[in-house]
Amino acid sequence: MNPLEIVKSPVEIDPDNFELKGSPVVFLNRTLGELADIFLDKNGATLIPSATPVYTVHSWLPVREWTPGGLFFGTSTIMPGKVGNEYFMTKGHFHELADRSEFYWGIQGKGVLILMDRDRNTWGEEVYPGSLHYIGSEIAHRLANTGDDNLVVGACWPSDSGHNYEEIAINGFSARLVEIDGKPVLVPQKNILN
Ligand code: S6P
Ligand code: ZN
Repeated sequence: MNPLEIVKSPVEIDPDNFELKGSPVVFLNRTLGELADIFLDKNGATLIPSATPVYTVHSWLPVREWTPGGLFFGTSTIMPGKVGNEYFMTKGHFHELADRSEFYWGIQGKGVLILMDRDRNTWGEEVYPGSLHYIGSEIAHRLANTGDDNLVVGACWPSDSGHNYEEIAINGFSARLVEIDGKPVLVPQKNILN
């Protein structure tokens, strides 16, 4: 950059679909085939084509991962849909440096941000355009789309957070977000596991 020059930022949010445009942007597409294990209804998952996209993530990583003091930015789009009666959702994670926090904010659609603390207490926050969510230290987080349109959520997190997916892959969240009588309900895992 030259002194006194006014330039455009290298990355912007596409106002039409809220994807990130520019460089460098990392794109991730999570299909049902690779996520089938996270849903309770394994048989229900086989009824949906494995190439079906469940969510996409566009991330701008302006610094190397693990850089202290930096920030990352992303937009996640969770598609509408259910496996059995469980809403399409993200894998969910704690941060690898588990005290690192994060902001989420609702941009489009509707859903629930599912949160779980280290004592395995799980609760949710409603996500809608304009909703703002502070995900504190040591809190696992997962997004579920409860609407008929794409759920788009912005996120900003420290560049030295990392992601701990393993713990959720092994133990899951202590509750699942399912549709009961047309409404999203958090149901304790032990009550719906046979
Ligand atoms: C990163 C942030 C989001 C998620 C994204 C996908 O810390 O929380 O960008 O990565 O929503 O979820 P997941 O659980 O598959 O990373
Ligand atoms: Zn995160």
